[in-house]
Amino acid sequence: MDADAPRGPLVETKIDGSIGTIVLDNQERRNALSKMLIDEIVKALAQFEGQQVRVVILRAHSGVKVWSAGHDVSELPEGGRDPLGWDDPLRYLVRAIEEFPAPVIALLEGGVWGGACEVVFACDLIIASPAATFAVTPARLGVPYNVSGMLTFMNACTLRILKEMVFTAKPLSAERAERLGIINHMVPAEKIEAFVLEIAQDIVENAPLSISVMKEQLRMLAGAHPMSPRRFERVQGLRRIVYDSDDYEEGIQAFKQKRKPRFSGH
Ligand code: YXS
Repeated sequence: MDADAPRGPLVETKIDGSIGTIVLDNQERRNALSKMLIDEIVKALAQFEGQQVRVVILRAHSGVKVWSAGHDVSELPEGGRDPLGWDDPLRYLVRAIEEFPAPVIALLEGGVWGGACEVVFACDLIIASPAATFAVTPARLGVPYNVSGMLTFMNACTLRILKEMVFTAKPLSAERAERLGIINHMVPAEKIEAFVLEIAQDIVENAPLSISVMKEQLRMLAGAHPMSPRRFERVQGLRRIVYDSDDYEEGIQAFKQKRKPRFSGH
């Protein structure tokens, strides 16, 4: 497909009763979270809010091998600029999900990579098929993940499991994720849609104001980690060393050149 050709929508959306569904629909780019794709998801969430949707299902098409390949690497800045700053589209999407005034359910089939893991972990419930996997990949590219993103991960699993995921950057299976409580349910692919709709309907029948306030309370409590300005500035200084490093540049170039990166530690 001609890269410059105008492309149709990158997501499909629908509302059934009080349930809104967003389907990632850019398979040729493995649903990489480009600014364009993220803008469409955020726009859909805003429309759903305007129509008092009571549950959102965020999914890809049935049977995908890759749910999302994570942040669009071609949109990562080349050195000298924080790749995951406040205004990065990925940060915007995570906040939009966390601040949406109703539960967002991630329906997963296929691989979830990098920043897409944070998007999924920011969702309120995660239901995955056995073929789903979760790979947290900053170390694969030499990226210094950001503080609020690390907190999203910390709220999703124990520190030891998170360290294994971030240090190895290897995919974690849905079976192990369920066993560890990282996901709510693992459901066979042929049953997952009906299973998710049933949970969504249960939520729809409850009081939306009560649910919305409890979601916001839990967001505030989960984010209530005291970090002094001095500590925050120290972390930002450490992150700058990483995104200014040769290794950050090497990680991105290796990805673009479809080769294994050779990290020097500089
Ligand atoms: O070569 P063409 O033009 O056909 O495009 C290929 C890939 O380059 C493209 N693509 C991506 N483009 C931008 N950003 C991406 N993350 C990305 N992933 C894939 O999509 C076309 C088809 O990809 P291909 O041929 O590799 O598909 P596949 O089915 O053989 O393999 C699927 C994957 C997901 C295993 C493979 O595409 C892959 O390993 N993708 C990168 C996964 C990853 O490392 N994601 C992390 C991105 S960085 C990020 O999320 C954060 C910044 S962090 O790393 O800090 O968490």
